[in-house]
Amino acid sequence: MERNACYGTLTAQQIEHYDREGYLVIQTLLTEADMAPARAAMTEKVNQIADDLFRDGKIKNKLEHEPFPTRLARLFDGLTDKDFLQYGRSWRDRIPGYFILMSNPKIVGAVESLIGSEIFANPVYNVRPKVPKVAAGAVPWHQDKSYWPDANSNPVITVWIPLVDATHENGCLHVIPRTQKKRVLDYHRESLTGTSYLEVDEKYLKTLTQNANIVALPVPAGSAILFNDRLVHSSTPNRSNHVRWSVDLRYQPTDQDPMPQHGAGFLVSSRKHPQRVATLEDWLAQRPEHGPD
Ligand SMILES: O=C(O)CCC(=O)C(=O)O
Repeated sequence: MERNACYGTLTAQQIEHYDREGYLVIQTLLTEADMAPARAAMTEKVNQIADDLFRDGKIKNKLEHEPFPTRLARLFDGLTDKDFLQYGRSWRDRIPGYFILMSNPKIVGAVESLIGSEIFANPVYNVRPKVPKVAAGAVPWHQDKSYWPDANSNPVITVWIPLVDATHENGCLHVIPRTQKKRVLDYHRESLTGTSYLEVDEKYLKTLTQNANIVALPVPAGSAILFNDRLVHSSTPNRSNHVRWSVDLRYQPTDQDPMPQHGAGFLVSSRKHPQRVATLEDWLAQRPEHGPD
């Protein structure tokens, strides 16, 4: 990994905060126009779900005129967790709007300050519709690295972006600063939500969460929270009446394990080999030549 002071958009103070605390909040990094393609992709998926539910006789109205933050919640109002979870707790569809977001120069520029100019978009990206009353919306304390303990892929940086304001009420992200300096802690699969999230073992949680170590991160839509894949974090249940829409995108230097067992990532930015950076068509076709060197 080559950090170069000339590259990237973060200030020295922001980089220092990320290195020390393991995370960084960039308030309203993205404009409405930056978010529009991802919202359109989410809307496309919600349309498909509404069609499915309607065809299966589970709903009588597809609620086409319901606003983006509430439509998916209203569609599942009279249904169960199980109905919702058949679509997965998070989504990883190849819809152009997600590629446009992942390639957004404001996001890539911030990441460049942390890992240098040769940037690979990790295959693990999630679109999270955190729907009220669905238990799987609340994510237990974990380190992302537990999901890829054997991959030679440190640092993987998560860029977490809410598409609606993330609040205490709708279940914003919570972090425990400086835990990125720890090894991967023992973990297990939780059994409460029906989705088997990985969770840090109880024996560590008491110490980690005492002394008001926990930082809640309510942020406006379009903000970015960048964090290290060893940082312990979680999110709380959605007690609002709308969906807490967010994405978690991941980036790493090109000299790391591309983690193909998780899907196809892509070369998102390169000053050395700009001609190899993936286009939308490459991404849609999952072309392997846009992997790391
Ligand atoms: O979005 C959330 O609620 C949790 C996100 C998370 O755990 C992650 O991005 O690793």
